[in-house]
Amino acid sequence: MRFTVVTLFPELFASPLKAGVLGRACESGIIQVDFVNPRDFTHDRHRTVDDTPYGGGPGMVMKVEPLVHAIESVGSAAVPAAGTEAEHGAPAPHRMLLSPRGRPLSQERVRALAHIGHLILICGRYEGMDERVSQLAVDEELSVGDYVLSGGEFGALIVIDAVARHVPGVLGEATSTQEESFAQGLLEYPQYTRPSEFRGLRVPEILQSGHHERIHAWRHEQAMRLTAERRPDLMPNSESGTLDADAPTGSQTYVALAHYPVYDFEHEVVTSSVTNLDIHDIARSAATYDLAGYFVISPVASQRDKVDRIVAVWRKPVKASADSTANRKDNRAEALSLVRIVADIDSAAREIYEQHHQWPLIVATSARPGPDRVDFAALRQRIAEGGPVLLLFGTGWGLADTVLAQADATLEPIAGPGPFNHLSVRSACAIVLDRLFTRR
Ligand code: 21W
Repeated sequence: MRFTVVTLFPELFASPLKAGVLGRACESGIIQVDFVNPRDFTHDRHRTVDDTPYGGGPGMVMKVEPLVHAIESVGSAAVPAAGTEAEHGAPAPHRMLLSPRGRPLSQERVRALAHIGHLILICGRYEGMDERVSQLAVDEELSVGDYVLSGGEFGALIVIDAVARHVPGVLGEATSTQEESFAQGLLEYPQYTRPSEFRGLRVPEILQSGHHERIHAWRHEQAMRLTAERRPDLMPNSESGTLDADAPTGSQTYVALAHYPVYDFEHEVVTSSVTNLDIHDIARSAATYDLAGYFVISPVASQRDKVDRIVAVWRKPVKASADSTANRKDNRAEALSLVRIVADIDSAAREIYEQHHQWPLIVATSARPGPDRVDFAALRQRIAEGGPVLLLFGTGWGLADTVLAQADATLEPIAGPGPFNHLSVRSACAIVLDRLFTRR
């Protein structure tokens, strides 16, 4: 396998490639590392490789011409060595830019890279490089972690070291890359060697027992314990993890739209009027996310009658027909069948209790930040654990503080990237449901 490093500082690579596993692999020719210096592709007296950034800003930027010419000078022929492909028809090398804004390197990517015969590793210095380098001469951008380095060279060494281990013959027979911790997705179990006691610390008895099955089980248990403690993101079935966590289902979640007690624009507690749009749109959101029901809450009898009439119109059975109005009525009827009309929040809670024989967790929503807000992740977790949940939304200028105080929890506000924070209740409800009930 061949690596070509494009760098202003090839001397940084000297000793890492001389010692240990890499040293032996280079010595034997199983891997070859060669260097191209962009400075050798400059034509001015000062051999200039950097310049000030267009648009201003701190520091210097690497110039495009020396870099692109350096990368393009790399031939695709493998340096002659046992087991490498012939000069003719060798596939084009894969050009990788080491960069803090690249995709993070993973063991999975390392394994795949080991199957590519020739990698070009391009290292930046200064504040970065001209964007056209990556447009013209780079196939992939790679980072080695979320911290700031002074250049790509140590990243390139990390790639060479990690990838070389997967090239046949680099590791001895005894060491298998399959056995390694990340191959199993867990942190490594603790290891010991002689003496069996040091400064009062004894090697666990089980490791000296000769019971291979029990030793294997103990090691697995230790690996799980360490992983849960230090890297919960790696745990199988972890909610916080990047592992596909299934979205919770809405089958025990209800939304409620309260028209009292809510604030008006002068922060007075009032009763607002029900609107056709709120009834229809939230019903459709509730149906889309498979919720158990939608309560429209108003203490005013004539307002409740109005909701009843709206729902009744759309619920009227329609004659089977190819008519598009009839079709539209069909799916609206389905959404509106979720609507229940009640006088107050307690009545909504009681209906849920009667349905599930369990009181719902009442979660208020508010556009205002405040102490003790639960975040979306926590509420998803709680919903996934089971039990009915009632999500309360307020009309007007939002639910009165007395409602927030009586609820079991208040959800964190929806934040966009800027300071504007005035969603309609219909939009807020749709966004909340999407954040709660789709795969993250
Ligand atoms: C550090 C380059 C910071 C650029 C606006 C635009 C390679 C690296 C590197 C470096 C900046 C890797 C700026 C993890 C790393 C690397 C040097 C930011 C400021 N402002 N993996 N750009 N971390 N680092 N420049 O730093 O080349 S792989």
